[in-house]
This record gives sequence, structure tokens and C-alpha cells, in this order.
Amino acid sequence: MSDSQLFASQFVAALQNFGVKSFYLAPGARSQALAIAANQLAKAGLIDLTVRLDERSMGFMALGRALGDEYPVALITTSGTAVANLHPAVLEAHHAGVPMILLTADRPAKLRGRGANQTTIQNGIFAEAVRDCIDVDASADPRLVAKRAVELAVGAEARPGPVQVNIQFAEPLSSSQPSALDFVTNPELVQRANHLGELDVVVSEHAVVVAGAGAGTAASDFAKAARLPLLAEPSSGARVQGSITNYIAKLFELSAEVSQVFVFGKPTLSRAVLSLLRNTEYWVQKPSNYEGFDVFDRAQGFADRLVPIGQGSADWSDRWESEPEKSDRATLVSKVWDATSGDDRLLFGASELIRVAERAVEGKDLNVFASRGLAGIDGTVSTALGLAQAGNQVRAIIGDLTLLHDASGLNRSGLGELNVQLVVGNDHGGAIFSHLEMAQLLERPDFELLFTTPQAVNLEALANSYGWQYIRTTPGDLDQQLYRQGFVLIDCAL
Ligand SMILES: Cc1ncc(C[n+]2csc(CCOP(=O)(O)OP(=O)(O)O)c2C)c(N)n1
Repeated sequence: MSDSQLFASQFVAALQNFGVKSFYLAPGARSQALAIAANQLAKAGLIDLTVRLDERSMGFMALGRALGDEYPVALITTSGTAVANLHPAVLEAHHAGVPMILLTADRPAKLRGRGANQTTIQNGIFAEAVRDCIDVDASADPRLVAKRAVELAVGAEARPGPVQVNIQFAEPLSSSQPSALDFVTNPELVQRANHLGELDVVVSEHAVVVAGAGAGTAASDFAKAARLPLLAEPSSGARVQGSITNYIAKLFELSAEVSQVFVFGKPTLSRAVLSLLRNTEYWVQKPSNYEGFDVFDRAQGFADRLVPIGQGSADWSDRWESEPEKSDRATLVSKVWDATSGDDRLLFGASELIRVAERAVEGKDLNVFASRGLAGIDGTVSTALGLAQAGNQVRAIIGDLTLLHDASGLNRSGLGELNVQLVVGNDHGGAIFSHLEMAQLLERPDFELLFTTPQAVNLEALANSYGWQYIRTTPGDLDQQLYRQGFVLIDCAL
């Protein structure tokens, strides 16, 4: 019997015992004991195991799954660059507070720095971006390590986020015994900490509530209780009925009159909101997942929960009534927004389209997601697939560069049937850059070469190679395409 296998079987069973049910694996030799153990539990129906080729894309898929499951997911990689490929997803998970447990297989510590094949500095590779890096060998107590990893990931002590367990596997790397099934016990969920630092805040007549990423219904509840205009980003989780549709347009008119702002979550989308915060007193309710917001270093107060004392005036709220933006992009995002309901999930990529949605979509109770931890255009296709694995129909609104950045994420191999629509606003490159001053200063060909970067890729052929349905349409005709099942790439010309 191999010590590596004994540890791996006990450890994977312990993770399952502490409620981890979604496992991701990319193939490799050093991690074989973990792979074998996870497969034993998967075959017994105790966990879900997804095998992906590319660790970068797997990292984002696991991130999407963790967003949907609202519980830590586990990722298994071999040693070397395989580990480094998780870094983009780890950074997003760190900033957005998404629980993930990275099981990175390593060689025994004595072989590090001696030229052993596929051996690098894995211990500490993610620096401050992981809640901890637990570096162990097979002599560690697998149950204690698993418990600690799950606790840190769910945020039992602080903010949820990624945790690395770097495991030094010595040869023999695996054996047929013992099976992980021998160590299975009844699942026991680990709870996250409940911080409850409250702060009473006196509401002034001309106050507003700003809801950024991670705000959730705390923001809309506060706005309702304090009778204040609610300026909620589309992916804030607070853009419910009654929120202001086109607050960006209204801010041009009313920002000078705003006397006080209550910030929930991490607002990142628009300059108009940031400039409001630069010039106005603000209080911050710390989001439970995302980092707390204070980019101007002048918050008047922070709390886990802001408690309003008093209310804004009804007059003031009425003055924020606004007209949604009308444009092709607005039609695209509104149609997808309107088609989404109930348990469906909507994912926004980091592009011009989420900014248009900020000015166009009506408040509605929806499950909306966006990777606003770092607002990368990487990994969005994979994130959508991971969300779909967590269940229900997923629609992702993404730009063409965002699609192409994660083209390898389209790989459906081994995924079974999922309902995912990628709605691509195809404007041949990055429209978001048209807001840069450079767009006026540079000659058009130079601007395209350096910033817009249109790509010469045939999306239909791409979709076909990966086995996706492909539909070419326009914003006007988009609604007819939004109820298709399966893996659907909707190429919507802008
Ligand atoms: C990994 C990463 N690289 C680069 C960027 C910078 N960036 C922000 S938006 C964008 C272009 C987005 O283009 P597209 O997806 O086509 O959307 P559009 O703005 O045209 O709607 C780029 C390159 C980023 N956010 N993330």
C-alpha cells in the first residue's frame, strides 16, 4: 500500500465529509492518488467529478461552480506550470471572495531546487491571494487538513476565498488500496462566520445608495428602509424593482445635490459613480465576500451592517425617475435580461455591454453574476459552464474578445448536457476602448492595432469544432433565439 494513496483517499473522503461535492481534475502523474480517490467517490455518486484538460480554464469553471454552489469546490492539479495556470482564477476568487480549495500535487520538499522534473516553488506561489497555503506530506492528519481548508475557504474566520493545500507525494504515487470509500462518513457542512458589527447612520434628505459587486439584497433593503434612490449595478444582486434604471444619466443632473452616499459592495463600473464618491461623504457596508470599498480613503465609517436612522424625502426619490438608454447594445442586454427569470442565471463579461446594461435594464429580481473581483476578460466561457453545472439555464453576455480569450473553454468533452447560451455582442474588437482619450488622438488604424484589436476568427467554425449550436442574429431578432436548450453560441452583430 502506498502512503500517498492512504493520505489521498482519507483526505478526499474528508473533504466530502465536510460538504465539498464538486471536484475538478486536470490529468497528471504526481496527482494520481487524488485522481483515483476522487473517481471512487464520483462513481459511488457521492461527489461530482469534472475532468478538464486545461488548468487555466478549469480554474474559472470551478469558480463558476463555487458561485452557483455557494460552497467550496476542490481542484486537483499535478505539479509545475499546471499549478501556475490556476493563478488568474485564484486572483479573481481572492478579490471576489469565492471559496475554492486547490489541491496541488508536489514532490517531497527535499527534491525542490535540485532540478527534479516538473518541480517549482508551489508553496507560496499564490502569495497573499490564498487564505493560506497548507504545505503537507503524507504524514499529516488528512482530516485536520481538510477541515482547516474548508473552514478557511467558507470564511469561518474571515472573508471566504481560495485555499491551497500543497501535497508532497512520495513514490509509490498510488496503489489500489485503500479506497476513499472506506473513509466516507456523513457530510457535515462548515458554517461561515457571522460578523455583526452594526453602525447607526443618520440619513440625510438628499442621500443615495450605491450598490456594487457583492452588495446583494442588503443594499436594496437599506434603500427601502431609508426611502432612498438605489443606484445598483446590474450584477450587484440589488438591482431589484424600484431601483433607478439610468442613474448614470441622472447623475449628470443631480450629483451636485447628493449630500451623502451609502456604499454596498464594490462599485467599479462607471466613472460617474466614482466621481460622486470622490466628492461626497460616504459610509460603507462591508460586503460579505468582496473586499471592502474605500478607494478614496475617506469613508466616514465602515460596518458589517449599516442601520438607517430616518429617511430621505419622497420628492428626492421622485426626481431620480429616468429613461433607459436606447441603442443596439441596450436592446441586446435588455432582451437577455427580460428573457431571464426564476432560477435562470445571467453572467456578464467585462465589456462595454455590462456598462450599457447599467444604463438600460429595469430593476428585476434575478440571479446575476459577473467577475468583478478583477474584471478580467479571461475565463468567462469557463465560468459560465461552471455556473451551468451548478444547475439551471445560464446566459452569458460577453464581447467577441472575451469569447476568443477563453476559446479553449468551449471544450464540451465530458460535460454531458448543460444549458448555456453565450450571447456574443460582436462588434469586432473591444468597443470599451472607444472611451479612451486615445480613441480621439490616434489615427484609426493605429487605434485598432493597439486597442480595439479585431480578430480574424470564424466564430461559426469555432462553435462547430467544439460542438456548439451556432446562431447568427441581430439585437432586433435576438429574443427568438433565447429559449434554445443545450450549448448555444449566439453571434449577435452590433
Ligand atoms: C485578462 C484581461 N486582459 C485584458 C483586459 C483589458 N480589457 C478590458 S475590456 C477589453 C476588451 C473587451 O472586448 P470585448 O470582449 O469584445 O467587449 P466589448 O467591449 O467590445 O463589448 C480588454 C482587452 C482585461 N480586462 N482582462
